[in-house]
Amino acid sequence: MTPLRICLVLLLGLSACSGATLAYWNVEDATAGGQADQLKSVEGKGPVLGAAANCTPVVVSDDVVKSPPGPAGNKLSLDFGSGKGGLMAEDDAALNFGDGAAFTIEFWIKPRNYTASEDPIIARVILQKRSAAGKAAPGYQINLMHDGKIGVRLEGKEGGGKTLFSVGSAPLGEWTHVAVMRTAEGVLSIYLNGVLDATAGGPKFAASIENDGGLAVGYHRLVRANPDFYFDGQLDEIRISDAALSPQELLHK
Ligand SMILES: [Ca+2]
Repeated sequence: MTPLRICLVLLLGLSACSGATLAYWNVEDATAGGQADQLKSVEGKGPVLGAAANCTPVVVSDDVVKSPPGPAGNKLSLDFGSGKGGLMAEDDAALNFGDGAAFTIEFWIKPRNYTASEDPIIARVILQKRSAAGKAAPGYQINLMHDGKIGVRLEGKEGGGKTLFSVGSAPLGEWTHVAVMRTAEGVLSIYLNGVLDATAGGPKFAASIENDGGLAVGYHRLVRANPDFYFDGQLDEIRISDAALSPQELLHK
């Protein structure tokens, strides 16, 4: 169903309107073998994703998810290497989510290592947008755990946070599509390869996670000194939408 048809259905009171893309870095405007920097979001719908201060360059790779599954014409991905690679976009208010605001964050991931971290909880940070100010540091953070599971941390603007863990894992050396979404009812879910894997509700998952931080990809912007948090592997097709998408709308298809 096209977005137009879905919206028409909404007018009839029968269904929800499909969401809009807030940012989508498909890396296809880069050069294979080159440095990933100044990556534009598709159709200019989000901030530029560039090199992060005090991080090593991220390389553009021609190792990608072939279609199908995955986006048609996909040719390039990001390789964070085994060093301290990181990318960052400046704070963009469109990438914040208020009380009960629905969203979907999705990406393809191919981890190379998640076992070396000495941190007892988090192995690697995949994506993070959190305020640096205050102890609670409101915002959202998607982690790769020691066993390859995905951990989604939502830190409420009014204090208090909670993490939802996936049941399944993202295997080493394989491409896995991950989608994290929150409905307007405040239910948070993790989809792996387009299949619902974990879900949870409650006030802490529904809370406002508005923040003034930049979007960090592949590293922990708030504790940059800990090299164990740097993501080791590949990422591609990072897209953020302003609605809880249906499985059919995810970039897994
Ligand atoms: Ca790509």
